[in-house]
Amino acid sequence: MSPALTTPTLRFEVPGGGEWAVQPLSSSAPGLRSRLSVSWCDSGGVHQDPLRLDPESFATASRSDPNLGRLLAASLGESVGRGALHAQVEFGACLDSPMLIWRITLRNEQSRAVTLVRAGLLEGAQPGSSGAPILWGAGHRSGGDPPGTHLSFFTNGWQSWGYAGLLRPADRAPGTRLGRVTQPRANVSTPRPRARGQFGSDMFGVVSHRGWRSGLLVGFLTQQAAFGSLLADLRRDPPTLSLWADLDRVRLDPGATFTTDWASLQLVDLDRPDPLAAYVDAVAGCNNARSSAAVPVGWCSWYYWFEKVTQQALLSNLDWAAAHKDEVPLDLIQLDDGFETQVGDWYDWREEFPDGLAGLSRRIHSAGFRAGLWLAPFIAKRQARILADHPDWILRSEGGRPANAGFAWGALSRALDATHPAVLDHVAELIETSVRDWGFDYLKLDFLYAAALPGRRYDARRTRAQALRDALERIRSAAGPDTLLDGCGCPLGPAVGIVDFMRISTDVATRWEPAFLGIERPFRREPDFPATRSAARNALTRSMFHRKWWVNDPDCLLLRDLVSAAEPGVPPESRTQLTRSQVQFLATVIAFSAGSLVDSDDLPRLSDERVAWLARLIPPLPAAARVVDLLDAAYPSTMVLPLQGAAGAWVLIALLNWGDRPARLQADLRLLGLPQAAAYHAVDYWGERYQRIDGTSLSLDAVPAHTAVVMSIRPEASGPCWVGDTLHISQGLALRSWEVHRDRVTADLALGRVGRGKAWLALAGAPTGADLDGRPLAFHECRPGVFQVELEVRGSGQLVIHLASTQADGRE
Ligand code: 9PG
Repeated sequence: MSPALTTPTLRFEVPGGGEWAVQPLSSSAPGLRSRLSVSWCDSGGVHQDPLRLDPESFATASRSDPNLGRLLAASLGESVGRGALHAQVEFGACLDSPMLIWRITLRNEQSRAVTLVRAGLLEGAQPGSSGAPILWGAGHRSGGDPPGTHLSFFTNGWQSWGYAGLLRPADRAPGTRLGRVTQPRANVSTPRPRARGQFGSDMFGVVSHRGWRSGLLVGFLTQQAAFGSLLADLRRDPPTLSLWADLDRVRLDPGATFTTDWASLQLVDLDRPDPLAAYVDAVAGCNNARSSAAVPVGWCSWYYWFEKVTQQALLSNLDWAAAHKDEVPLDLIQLDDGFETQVGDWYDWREEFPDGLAGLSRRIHSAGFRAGLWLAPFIAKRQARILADHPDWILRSEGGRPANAGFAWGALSRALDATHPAVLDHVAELIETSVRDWGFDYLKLDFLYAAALPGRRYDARRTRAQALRDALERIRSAAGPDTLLDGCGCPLGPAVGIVDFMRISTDVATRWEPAFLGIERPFRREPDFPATRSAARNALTRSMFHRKWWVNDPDCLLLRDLVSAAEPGVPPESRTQLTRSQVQFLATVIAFSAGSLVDSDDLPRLSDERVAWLARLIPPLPAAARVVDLLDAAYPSTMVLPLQGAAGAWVLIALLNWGDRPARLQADLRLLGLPQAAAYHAVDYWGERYQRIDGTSLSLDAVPAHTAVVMSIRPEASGPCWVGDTLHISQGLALRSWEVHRDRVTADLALGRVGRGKAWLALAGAPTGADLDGRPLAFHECRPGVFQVELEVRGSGQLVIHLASTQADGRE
């Protein structure tokens, strides 16, 4: 018998011949067979050595890990490359979850340095073949179905702006057509095949089988040692999946060791409410994630003013925010790119900032807000003085030319070598100055991928992931524990545990689809070009990270309307093309993400209606909504958030039509976790309409293109009931108490701001009177037994509804 580890959910074994295998103990879940390999280099060239995994060297133990629970552990050691390297392979099978983890430690046994190229952690039968077969058990496809019919792959992009979402065998991976211009924004070592059904991914990926409702998540628990990539081929039979760590040709000195991050594999049950939670939680635990910062609610200068921002523009928005604190309680005013003369020259400010940054942050603070500042510490424009002054700080490629850091702000840019001690000192000083001397308490740190570009580094022993991680650690220690850090353009894995917030999407824009200089056609498919649709999609497909790895930053809300686009004084680039429903769509997705709520408009120009839309999203929802069809659709259309308040439990649901034509949207109420009832009350939040739902299915015909429908749904009950409201998007969290007496209902409202909205109440008959803080209110019956009332709440208030005494169901 070959050595094995058996847990309640899976069996891991090393059958010999260099293979290892995992077989789930439940039949419908996938299993796989794999090899491991190490690629490395010495004066003799590149060697690719498969590991032999001799069952004879298999040593087992059991241990406990604070993040992963109880583990059965096994370890195998062997020598590689005729004694040049020693490889120690560790496996751990979790007893408390269906998860296997493994990693490789390499030690240089020679007297000369070697370089490390790649560690293959999930590989096919022949070295260099594109992947390890996934075994779905017999009959994973029926009859004449072509290979992969029922499979899909969830791909995750390398950094903030990268595409995340589900792909099908007939799809081609979303990729850029702009080559060198945007290439540096993706991980060099993650393949981007053009063929249908072949997909790369960063850090983790999920292969799932729709019919079997099961899947396999493969990924790294940390990205502190090296960047990890995946390649899936869904059209092969059986399908294949491979996983490796890119070791970036780092130098391994004699006697030195390199340990990969833990790779992990887990069985995923597609019908679980949060199918990826076990992985997401393990990553959060292993990286000591910072997930508890308060969600920022604020304003950012970028998407209205861009680089043309001025002190005056900022101050007029600050004044507006201060004057409207009661109606729109913001807490953050963030200056974005544009204050500096050149990206890279952070101490030289444009003359449009006569009072300097310290002066600005002082005024922001004295108006009662947190002060936020944008910086891009590892990138510089070619003209920046920093590059002329410190040519040795520039990250260079093997040939000695500056590494390609991508096209930004209309020109090619340069990256700084984040392993250079002088660069690290410079960045630490910049951060300290921003916090201590300029007084900012929130830093949006952008283009962080520039620290992790391929190149010949000052410290040739650090991988790209290590270079970035070390730099981020240095930034955190310079910033201190209380400064809020928002990562942007940032590879995700190395930032877990460092940043408080992380941008999880590309930029929003004043347009739905990507375009460049107003031209749409050739750019429509560019995955990381600014576009509201792309940003909104990632806000859903990465919502599972929220409050686990950090607080998600779904990018800014743009509320300006089409009418304002025609107003004099609005710069052409600030004019929106977003329709009313596209703006509501973006607001819905940001609200349901429960992440940062940062508006980026010229606030004084917003119409009263749009200001009210913003106000009603404050405070942010208490948790991210569940994306029900995350593993079923590339553009998920159903989000659900169960809520609980003074007047009972309800669910908030958003149904999204991403399409360019009207569509029918449906939801099965039984899947939303609602209690069984013969009928439900629903309030359409944007439509401000009451709707009764008979039976168990919600079906909306002909929802217009690019439209989000938000509804609260509550089971119909016998007594008086709060049915929904437009005071706040939650449709019920403003209600602090709800007491039903024989002759009246009293409700305390705690809105936390001055606002008005409609509320719907179910009562057995017309109220004999109603008042809010003693002011009489007029009710109107919109359906038999359902009454609508307009409320104006000044922070808090008491609502009293007088009933004919038979209505209250005999309660007292
Ligand atoms: C400031 C912006 C905003 C925004 C960030 C980031 O030229 N480019 O290719 C380019 C791409 C993205 C980009 C800026 C420029 O956006 O995501 O929120 O802070 O920088 O420059």
